[in-house]
Amino acid sequence: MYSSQPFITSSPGAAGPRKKSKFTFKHLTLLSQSSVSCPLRVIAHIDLDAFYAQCEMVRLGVAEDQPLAVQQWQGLIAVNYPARACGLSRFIVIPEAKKLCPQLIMQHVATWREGDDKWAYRPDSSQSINTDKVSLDPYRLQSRRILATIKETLPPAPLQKVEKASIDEVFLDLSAHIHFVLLERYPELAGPPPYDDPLENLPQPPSTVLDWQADALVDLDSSQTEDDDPDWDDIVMLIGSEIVRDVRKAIREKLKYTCSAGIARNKMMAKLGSGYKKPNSQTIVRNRAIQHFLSDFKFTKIRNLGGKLGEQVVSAFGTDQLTELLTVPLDQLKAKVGDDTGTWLHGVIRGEDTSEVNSRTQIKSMLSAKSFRPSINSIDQAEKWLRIFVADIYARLVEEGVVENKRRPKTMNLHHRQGGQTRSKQLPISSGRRIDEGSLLELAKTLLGQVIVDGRAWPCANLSLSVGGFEDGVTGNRGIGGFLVRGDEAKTVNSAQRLQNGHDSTDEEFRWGKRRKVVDETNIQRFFNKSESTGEYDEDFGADSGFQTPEHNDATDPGHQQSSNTEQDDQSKEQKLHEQQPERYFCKACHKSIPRTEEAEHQDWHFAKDLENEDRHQTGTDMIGHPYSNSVVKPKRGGSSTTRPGRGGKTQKGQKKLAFG
Ligand code: TTP
Ligand code: CA
Ligand code: CA
Repeated sequence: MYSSQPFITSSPGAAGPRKKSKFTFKHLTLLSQSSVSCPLRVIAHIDLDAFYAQCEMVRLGVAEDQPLAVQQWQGLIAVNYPARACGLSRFIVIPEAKKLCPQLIMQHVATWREGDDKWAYRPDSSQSINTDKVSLDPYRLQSRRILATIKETLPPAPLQKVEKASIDEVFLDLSAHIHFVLLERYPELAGPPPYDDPLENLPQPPSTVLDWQADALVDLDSSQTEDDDPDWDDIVMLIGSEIVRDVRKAIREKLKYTCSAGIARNKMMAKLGSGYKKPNSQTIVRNRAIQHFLSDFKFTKIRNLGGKLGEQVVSAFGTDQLTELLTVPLDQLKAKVGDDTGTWLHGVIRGEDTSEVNSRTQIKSMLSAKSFRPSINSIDQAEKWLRIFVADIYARLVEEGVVENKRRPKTMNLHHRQGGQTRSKQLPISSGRRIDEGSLLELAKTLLGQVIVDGRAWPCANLSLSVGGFEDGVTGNRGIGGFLVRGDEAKTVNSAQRLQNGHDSTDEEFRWGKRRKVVDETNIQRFFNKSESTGEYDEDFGADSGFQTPEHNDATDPGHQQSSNTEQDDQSKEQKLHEQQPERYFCKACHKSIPRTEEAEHQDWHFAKDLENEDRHQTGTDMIGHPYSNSVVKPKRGGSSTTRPGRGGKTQKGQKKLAFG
């Protein structure tokens, strides 16, 4: 990684008056700071190929050319590349898959089962949807090992900046690392700028031929040719590609996994790049190639333009072609879709994205859930599931260091769905004692008791248990940080006492608008921290990569006003789809057609995402007065600001829309 071996050959006869680079010394400084406004910035996105399928292949020692798919109940959730060559995909039903690929290995995901204290791979799990719940622990464990390998391969922070974007994806901000390598290879860049003026242009790179090895290179924009001299933005991409090649090699050699990567100037382009050539390849989108690369996409294929916003843009401008949209001036975009959205859209179709790679990877909350079909009807049944949820969550807490008191959650939530209503109960986890399985189960049962006391508990269609509000525990000597923790703990205790004393934490305290808007460093951190969850759904596979988008929530924004029409549109779409393809259904929440067999899982996935979003908003905007709201009854739809969308419901005002997949 630190080798100074340049993959560059000098071009003979390139003498004569040297032209200057279009980049300045200031840009070089910005590169060393990983600044989002640096035009030399290099971001990589790494995505594991057919991830769950590879996990099973590695675990079972299956040959690389053997077709394999991962099964969950009666559906396939991951399909390896040899199986894809037979025409298999995630959307194919099992009998069809067997027909297309008779030699296919189908491995069911591991499950938790009542009475067992650990998840297991079981021969009968596909038939046991009523007694088992999915465990993603095996994949989570592999994900952690891969992340650790990536971090080991890179130099330490601050040169290293790694963001876990989902269970099988990371973003790397390679800028500072590349800056280091660059100065080592090109000492002429290390000195102070001429006249000490940071706005002086850099000398041109001393070369014309760059060796990209086996990387996929996206073709250049029509205004450019391969004969054009490279500038420093090409050189930094080249160094980035060397680093990523090393990272991928380490993952392959140490852990046997293949992955694909995209290398580009920002997260959006890097992510599009990693999907360009799969499996086991890396794609470089040079700055001079961005517009050409994007022109092959319909803009509705770009993140956050797949759903309603995309449709709105299509109908406003009568096209889904990105190149046509490029001709629309900014003020016209703004006039049609609102100021913020218009500005965002204008940049996005030009490949602009200034979102940061966020290197905090700590877990923010853990969730374990199960949907019941048929619904469950007794406290006995519910408590059996609570026991499984607690075992599931506790096992993960142990890995998080809860036994050593490294980190501990502050609160427990129980969400309960009955008919169209979701109710949530929350209690603080006592800070005075060690967290163990028994105490967590007691707390969960108390929460269930509160739901039951309210009435209308049965039949219950879904239960989810989560713990959140993680904070660093206290080990050894208390520094100033220790006192801060103590202060917070005191607040937890106070809130608990208020609840016990019958003080009903008011709606005001809970409502978005009335929540305290105090935001500090800790809080910002919490807001961005990842949460982990498991359930019958996996909401952890990359639905939200954290790109910056305007929150589509401005009442003066035409997009917002128009959304009232969409329910009708949705209905007719659903009807049409049902007539044409009865085996598929139309999801109103993300505007996608989904196989009927996956309807329940898909809706649960939205449900989990909604919960997570809500959690994010809570910890994100409330610093001191954490809302230990005892009970919030949430009707399915309506004007109340505490309404959570029901299945397939709309997002809340201020809540970011999340695309599926
Ligand atoms: P993806 O990265 O979307 O897909 P993949 O890794 O299987 O294949 P690719 O080579 O195209 O990247 O998802 C990662 C894992 O998340 C996937 O292996 C299984 C899980 N997953 C689901 O369980 N359900 C889903 O609908 C999707 C999209 C993924
Ligand atoms: Ca993947
Ligand atoms: Ca992925």
